[in-house]
Amino acid sequence: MKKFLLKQSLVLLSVLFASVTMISCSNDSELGSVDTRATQSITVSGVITGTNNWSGTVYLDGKVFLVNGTLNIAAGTTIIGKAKSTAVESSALIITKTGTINADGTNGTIIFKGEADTEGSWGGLVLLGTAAINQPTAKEIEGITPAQAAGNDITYGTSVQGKTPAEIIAINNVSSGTLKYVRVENAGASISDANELNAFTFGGVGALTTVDHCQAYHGADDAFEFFGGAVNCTYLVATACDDDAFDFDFGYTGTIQFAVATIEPSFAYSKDPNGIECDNDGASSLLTPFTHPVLRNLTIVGTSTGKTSANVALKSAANFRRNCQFTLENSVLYGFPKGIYFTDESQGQLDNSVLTNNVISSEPSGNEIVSGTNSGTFANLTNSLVASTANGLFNAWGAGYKNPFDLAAFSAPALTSTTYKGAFSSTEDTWTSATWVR
Ligand SMILES: [Ca+2]
Ligand SMILES: [Ca+2]
Ligand SMILES: [Ca+2]
Ligand SMILES: [Ca+2]
Repeated sequence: MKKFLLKQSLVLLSVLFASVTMISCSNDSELGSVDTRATQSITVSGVITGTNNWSGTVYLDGKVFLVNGTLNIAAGTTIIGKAKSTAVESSALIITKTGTINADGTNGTIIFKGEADTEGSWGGLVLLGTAAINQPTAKEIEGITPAQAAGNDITYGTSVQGKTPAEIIAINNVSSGTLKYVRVENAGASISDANELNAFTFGGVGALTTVDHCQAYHGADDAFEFFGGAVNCTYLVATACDDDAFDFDFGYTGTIQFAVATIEPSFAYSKDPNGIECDNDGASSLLTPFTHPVLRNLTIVGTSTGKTSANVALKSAANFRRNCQFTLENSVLYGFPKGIYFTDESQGQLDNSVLTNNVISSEPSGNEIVSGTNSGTFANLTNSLVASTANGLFNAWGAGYKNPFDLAAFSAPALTSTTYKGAFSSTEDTWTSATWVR
């Protein structure tokens, strides 16, 4: 039997209410005729199971695992990872394979953050599912030690080698729930090099999961990292993460459309910070399904110089490597030392996109899209504008999220349902100006 360690208490946030210990709470909890939802506060630790309804303010005290259950998070809820003395112990919310999260912040952004407003001050949000991965066995999610897992199953994914495409699609048609209008701030605790949590970590998350309007705001590792799975996402914002805005591995095959990434020039950054980073796996294997994100209408923004003010070079706007595959359409990649850096037999298709202001540091080429022994097929490369001018079109940080120049000037035919490049059209450019974006 699983340990049940849920601790919930209503604490004093207003002089009007005395502290009360509750056995349970729900969205409808009230004291008398007073609606306490706005002031409700609970603290949760360890394993939660069954049906859980969170609202108000929820503190995560260490790792919280949803096991054999459902977590419903009301619009407007704030989830706060309590500070811990070591990164290993950092608070985090892990939706295990047997859990479902329903977090719809349409009527009030759902915010996950740390107690301190500093990067890496807590772990982050982790979704695990049973969708396909290209590894021989299910994997344990990184960033959580066995001791911290405390016997809970933190594996994800289904190994699908030898399966037919139809069988893989069926395996991918699973859901971990819904994330809508969810912001994760200052996450990404690192337990060791290359072993970190991220703002959003998706492990084997299935194609029936709903993910849209999500922002990773600052953080100590990646904004959105995908280990296998096939979850499709729209309207993502990656603001000033420390490593990669969008990181793909282990056979991820979903589609991401309408996404923007910006950086904070004053940060020191990781040793390998890319806008998009994509590996088949770390061993450059030929295991299938190949990691193949389909990326449409992305705007990846670095700086006007391709460097941070701390003079720590960013790497590439997109680094497709280690036998991955990719499709990149209708996108803008701007202001990195390299535009698309393409290595190690990786294969991809680039359509109707703009690479510009990706200037040189010590790298061999500002807009290198072909390198080494790759076998890329840029079938529509003639529709893509590749420029290397460092003309200062974009005022690094302060100009907001909008495209730095009028993309309508580049009238290459669209190959998807949109007719513009990047995350925003000139007439429908308001999706990040809403209040859910910090
Ligand atoms: Ca990571
Ligand atoms: Ca990364
Ligand atoms: Ca990576
Ligand atoms: Ca990286």
